[in-house]
Formats: sequence, C-alpha cells, structure tokens
Amino acid sequence: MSDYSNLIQAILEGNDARCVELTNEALDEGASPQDIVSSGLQAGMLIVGGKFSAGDFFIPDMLLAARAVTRAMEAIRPRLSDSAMPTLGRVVIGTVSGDIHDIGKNLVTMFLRGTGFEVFDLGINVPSDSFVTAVKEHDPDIMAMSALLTGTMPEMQHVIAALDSAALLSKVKVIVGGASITQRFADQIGADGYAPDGGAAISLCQKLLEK
Ligand code: B1M
Repeated sequence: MSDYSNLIQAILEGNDARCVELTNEALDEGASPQDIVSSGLQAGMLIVGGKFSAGDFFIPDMLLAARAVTRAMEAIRPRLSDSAMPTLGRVVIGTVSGDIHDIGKNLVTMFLRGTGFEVFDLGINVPSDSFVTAVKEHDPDIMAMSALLTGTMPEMQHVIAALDSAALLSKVKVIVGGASITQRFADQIGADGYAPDGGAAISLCQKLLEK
C-alpha cells in the first residue's frame, strides 16, 4: 500500500488540482485504482466527515473536498474501465429522493463498471417513480439504492413498495447501501442485500447473480 498522506492533505485543503496530480502520480507509480480510492480518497473523506461532525469544517469545506475527490475519481475512471471485460450483469443505481450525496454512489458505480457490470446511473434525488421506470426500461438484474441521511432511509422502503405495486419486485434484486444503512435496516425493509462499501457491492452483486 502506498503513502497517501499528501493526497489526503490535498483533499482536506479542497485542492482539486493537487488531488488530480497526486492521483495520476500514484497511478503512474503502479498503485491500484482500488487502493487509491480506499486508502486515499475514502480515507480523506472520512477525516472530512469527522471534522464536519466536530465543527472544525463547514459545508463549503465539505463541498471543496467533495469536488477534489470527484476530480480525482474522474482521473481514475478510465483506468478502471480500460480492461475489456464481459458484462457480468445489469445494475440500475441511484441516490434516493431527498438525498444529494453521490460520492459513495459514484464510487460503487465505478467499481461495478470496472468489474464488468453494465450500470445505469440515475443520479441523485431520484424519486421512486424514476426507479420503477428505469427498471422497466433497462430490465436490470439488480437495482441499487444509496442513502446517506437518516432522514432519507425510509425512501428506500417507498421504492421497494413502488416496485412491488408495479409487479417488478420478483424480477429484480434490490440492494442498499450508504453511510446510514445497516444490514438490519436492509432486512427490515425486505431488500435482497446490503453492501457497506464499493468492494462489498461487487461481491454482493456477483453472489446475487449466482442465485
Ligand atoms: Co453531508 N452529511 N449533508 N454533504 N456529508 C453526511 C452524510 C453527515 C454524516 C455529516 C455529519 O453530520 N457528520 C450528515 C448526515 C447525518 C445523518 O443524517 N445521519 C450530513 C448532513 C447532515 C448533510 C446536510 C443535511 C447538511 C446541511 O445542509 N445542513 C446536507 C444534506 C443535503 C441532502 O442530501 N439533501 C449535506 C450536504 C453535503 C454536501 C453537498 C456538502 C456533500 C455531498 C457532496 C456530494 O456527495 N456530491 C456532503 C458530504 C461530502 C458529506 C460527508 C462529509 C461525506 C460523504 C461522503 O462522500 N463520504 C458525510 C460525512 C460522512 O459520511 N463521514 C456527510 C465518502 C463516501 C466514499 O462514503 O458515501 O458512505 P459513502 O459511500 C460508501 C459506502 O457508504 C457505500 O460505498 C461507498 C464507498 O465505500 N455506499 C454504498 C454508498 N452508497 C452505496 C450504495 C450501495 C452500496 C454501497 O448500493 C447497494
């Protein structure tokens, strides 16, 4: 594992140009995209979250850090999808209604695409109707939802209910994730699976497709 302290520092400073530069350097030195993401970008955002909770960071600081991480991820993306892998399955993903957090969802999307899944990303603040329409349109094997706010967790249950009303629930596996989500919550709302991070999302999707 490489030393990502400079990258983490650049995230804390919200210095997007430096973040991209250090990410490209790490890639050129042979670091794996997964390592950069988990030990650099995610580690940095965890510190940002802690500082926000402690009152040391404010929303503009979070936005600058998020922008820096997003730019770094854009630099990583081509390296993840470069490998010509067969499509493992189709996934529709989105951040639920009322929630605009998308860094984690984008990471999961990148990881899944990099592994060989075909992913239809619906974006943020996605109403239940749009999830239903996307499932009808794309006929995915898996529908993944992300939520970071405790206040938007119940939206996941609304989406599952909407899929059920449209008689689509038996045709697609529903998985959930995001900082506020737990396995217990996933079980409570009748989801088929829960993934705590991008790596776990890959193995969960693979496992569900084997069934
Ligand atoms: Co917000 N925010 N935020 N925020 N934000 C949190 C989530 C919070 C925990 C910060 C805190 O108080 N410590 C807190 C939520 C508290 C709660 O409800 N429990 C919070 C709050 C309160 C808010 C606002 C309400 C602030 C305000 O306006 N007063 C507001 C809400 C806006 C809204 O959504 N309606 C808000 C706004 C924002 C920004 C816009 C400034 C920015 C988002 C920018 C963006 O996403 N483009 C932001 C950020 C950056 C954060 C923190 C600091 C970082 C989130 C992040 O990107 N983490 C966050 C604190 C924290 O989480 N520590 C915080 C890194 C990312 C890689 O992790 O998203 O967890 P994560 O994704 C992981 C896993 O969870 C999982 O895999 C990912 C990769 O490992 N995963 C999935 C995620 N989705 C998945 C889907 C799957 C599977 C796995 O599908 C199956």
